[in-house]
Amino acid sequence: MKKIMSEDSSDTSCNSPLVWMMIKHLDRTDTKLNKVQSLSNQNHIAINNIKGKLEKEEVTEIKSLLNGIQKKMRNMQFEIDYLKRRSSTCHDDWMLFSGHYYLFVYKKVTWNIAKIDCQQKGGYLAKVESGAENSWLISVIKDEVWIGLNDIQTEGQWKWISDDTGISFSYWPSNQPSSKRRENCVQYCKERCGMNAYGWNDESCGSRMGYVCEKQL
Ligand SMILES: [Ca+2]
Ligand SMILES: [Ca+2]
Repeated sequence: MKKIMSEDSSDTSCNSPLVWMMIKHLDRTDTKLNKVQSLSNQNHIAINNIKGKLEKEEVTEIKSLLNGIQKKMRNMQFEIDYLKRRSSTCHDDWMLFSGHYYLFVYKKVTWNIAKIDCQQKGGYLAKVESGAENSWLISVIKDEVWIGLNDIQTEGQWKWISDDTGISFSYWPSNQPSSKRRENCVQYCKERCGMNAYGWNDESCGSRMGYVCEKQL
């Protein structure tokens, strides 16, 4: 899906063969999903039929598995619908991950300018809430980028600019955060911070680098 989207972002012509190819691909995926949905419904009926023969715990376990599968299918449908809309309207370069959209900007600006720019684009500097989201961001970024985390207000109290909440997930390497009151804004850093993979680093908010905006539908 990421491959399709990156190709889409490089060709904004609604009439291009690439867009038609994407639409065809999405239609095929949609058909497959409908078949899986149909099978899932049949499974539901079968489970109800054998319910009386099984122990209650087994039924609960199977239902829980089925609910998980149906949830994944709803997410897939959501992404397919988004891609269909996008291929028909030829939007911008926002990328979709788990129901949120992300825009990667590599223009070098201060944290505050990055914050304002994300707001003007209808989003906010990225809020990284889980290991999955963090891993995805690291797999996509091409350079150091600002995210929305900061301790500008109170030293050591890290908060997300989008909603002023604290951190439930963090990805500090062992030597970060490092610089107390001199570094109050957070970025993804690699070689410059002495690491061979991206991790969080507190940095002077006046430094200039790219940034990641995030938004929800
Ligand atoms: Ca600080
Ligand atoms: Ca630091």
